[in-house]
Amino acid sequence: MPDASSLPGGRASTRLDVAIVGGGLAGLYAIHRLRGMGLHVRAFEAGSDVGGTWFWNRYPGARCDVESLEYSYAFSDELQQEWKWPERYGTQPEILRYINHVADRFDLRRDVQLDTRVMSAVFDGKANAWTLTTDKGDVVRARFCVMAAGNLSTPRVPDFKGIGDFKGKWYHSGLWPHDGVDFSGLRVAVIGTGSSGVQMIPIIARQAKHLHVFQRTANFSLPARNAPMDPDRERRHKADYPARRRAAFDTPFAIAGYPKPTKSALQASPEERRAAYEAKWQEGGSISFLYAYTDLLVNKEANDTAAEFVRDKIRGIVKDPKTAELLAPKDHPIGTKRLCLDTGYYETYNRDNVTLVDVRSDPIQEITATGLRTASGADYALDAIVFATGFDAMTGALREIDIRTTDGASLADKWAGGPLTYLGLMVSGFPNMFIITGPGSPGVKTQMIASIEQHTDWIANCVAHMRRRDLDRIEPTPEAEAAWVQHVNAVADSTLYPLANSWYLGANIPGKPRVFMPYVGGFDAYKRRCDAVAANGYEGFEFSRQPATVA
Ligand code: N01
Repeated sequence: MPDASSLPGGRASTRLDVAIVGGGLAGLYAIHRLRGMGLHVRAFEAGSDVGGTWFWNRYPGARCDVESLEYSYAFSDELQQEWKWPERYGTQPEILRYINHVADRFDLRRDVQLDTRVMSAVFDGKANAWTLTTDKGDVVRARFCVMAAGNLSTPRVPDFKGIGDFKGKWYHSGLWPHDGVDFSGLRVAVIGTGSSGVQMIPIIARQAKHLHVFQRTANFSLPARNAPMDPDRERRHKADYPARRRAAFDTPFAIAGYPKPTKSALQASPEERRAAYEAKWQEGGSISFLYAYTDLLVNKEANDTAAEFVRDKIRGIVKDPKTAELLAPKDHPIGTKRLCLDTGYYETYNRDNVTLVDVRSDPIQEITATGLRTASGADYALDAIVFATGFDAMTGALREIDIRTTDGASLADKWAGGPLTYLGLMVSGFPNMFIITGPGSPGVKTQMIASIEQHTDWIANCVAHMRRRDLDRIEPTPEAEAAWVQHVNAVADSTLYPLANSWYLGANIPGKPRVFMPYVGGFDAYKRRCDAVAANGYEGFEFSRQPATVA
């Protein structure tokens, strides 16, 4: 059992095999998987309950954009057979209910310490162990540290002048009040038109007296076509669940069931293309749309055909031509920023109580006591402001933890020019620290839970390998890490992704290094690579054992 002893000052010192940072989907599966190997584990979670992203993001309309039968754990067939998803796409409350069910069903809660934020993590190179400290005064020693802290878990409110003077209420999508917000009769602003903004805007518009949407960059959005779960579809899916999950390993997005495209968009006639895009538009969903042709994400001319199809749809839906033109994205290829899925988003701009404000041409200058002022001097009177302004993505959560080694290295310094990892799983110079779906991993470009399970299983097998050989230290070689980073960049550069100012590139955070962070070579290629690395004796990693053990 973990050993808890007292330190001077009354702080508890705990010894673990694995300290896990985060109690969301990744942290919970890590507990289950690693505890199942007989390891002593504990997860530290800043929130007052489990769930991570789905615990925090409670804004109106929050819903997953991956279908519910896919966006769920695969590790237990009983679980996936028994759980009933009521709709095609899971709502935030439904997904949180599912996560809580999993936590109870697999008795995971006893190894989650809630309301506890990890503040620092220091690797002791003599003992080959991490020491973590928390904001509650805990000191935790662990052989391994698993960072399951999320990619979109550090909400960001832009540094607008005057925000402290605002007399109304303001909210961020990722820090939503648990008892909800009633916007009835209020003059509301939503700033930001990414996935969060696009989901909440139609709902807030129905409540508010007036809604101003402050848009800096128009985003492409496709209809989700959410609907109650079709019982036949559910039955067919469940009859085939394990095979579908296995088949997902051989797809770029970790989701099976989308026929692989066979030709370039430029090989199809304009009529054929239009019919194909129309069929995908009617079907709903983003992956299927981007998978219509082989080259939508790699060839600008091919991409233009899909982008223009969606722009035409927007022009067809939005009645005011000026608003429609502002909503029609023209500054990035479709799919190079996260493609949004919506329910009635563009239609919302036909309402009399909704106004779109272009803050690209007239930026927000300050928040005032009574609202918001743009650079041109236009004043907007507001009772509430909603920031749907995103997150310090992919590196933000780790940047908030002071991660160091006793040799004097700091992760913040190492990543000052952009994150460096081997396989997205480990960082050279920071032994025994695993990252789940971090930079350099395909996680955020896939069905996230599939990536979480794949990463965690790989980590668990690696730890088992070390135990069999009585090894207590692993880290990637600098050469393997450099080669992986180069490969991640080369793959990104062979696509259209770098053409967009997205959070994939850190572009939404002023001053953040402009480095493309996810691996976009596909989940299939990534998994094959991880499997080959393990099969080749963990190629690119160095193992060792030191006489000193965790003291
Ligand atoms: O954040 P975002 P998000 N002045 O960064 C704007 C996942 N997710 O929370 O593009 C004015 O995408 C910013 O403008 P610009 C999903 O992976 C999934 O919406 O930087 N505007 C942009 O419009 C998603 O991609 C789901 O010019 C400012 C917006 O704020 C990721 O989370 C649901 C500004 C931020 O968009 C993040 O989505 C929700 C400023 N100073 C989220 N600063 C589903 O599964 C920023 N903006 C459906």
